[in-house]
Amino acid sequence: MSKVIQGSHDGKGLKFVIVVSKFNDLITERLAKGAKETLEQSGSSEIDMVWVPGAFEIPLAALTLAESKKYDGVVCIGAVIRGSTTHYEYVCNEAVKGISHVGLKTGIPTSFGVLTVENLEQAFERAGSKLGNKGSEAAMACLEMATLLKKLK
Ligand code: INI
Repeated sequence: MSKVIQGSHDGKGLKFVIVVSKFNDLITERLAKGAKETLEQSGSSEIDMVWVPGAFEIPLAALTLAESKKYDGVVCIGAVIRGSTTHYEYVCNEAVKGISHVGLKTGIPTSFGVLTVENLEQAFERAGSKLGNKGSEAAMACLEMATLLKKLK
C-alpha cells in the first residue's frame, strides 16, 4: 500500500519564531508583518519576533533558537539588495547556507524569507506589492514543514 504524506497550513498548538534583520528595515518590517499575520491566521499559539543587525547574523540567532527546542519552526526574514553593497554575494551565500544548515542540524524547520534582489524597487514588489509578500510565503512554507515533520516522525 502506498501513502501520500504532506503538511498543512494549520498552525494550531504550534510555536514559531520570526528572525528578522534590521538592515533594509523599510522592507524587512513589511516582510515580517506578512509572516506574522500568516502565522496568526493559521491559529499558531505563539509567535515571537527576534531582531538581528543584518542577514549575515540571521543563521546564528536561528541556530540558537532552534536548539532551544522552544519552537516548531523558525521563519527567517531579511533583504539583501545588490545596489547597496559590494559584498552582496557573500551576504546572500552565508544567509542561505546558514539558514539551511540550521534546519538540517537541529531538525527544526527553517524557511528562507530573505530577499536577494538588484534594487529597492524589486524589494518593494516582493514585500506586499505586485509580487506578493515573500515573508508571508516563508511563513506558509514553515507551517507546511512543521506540520509535515510531525507526521514523518
Ligand atoms: N545586510 C543585509 O541584511 N542586507 C544588505 O543588503 C546588506 N548590505 O547591503 O551590505 C547587509 N549587510 C550587513 C551584513 O548582513 C552584516 O550585518 C554586517 O556585515 C555585519 O556582520
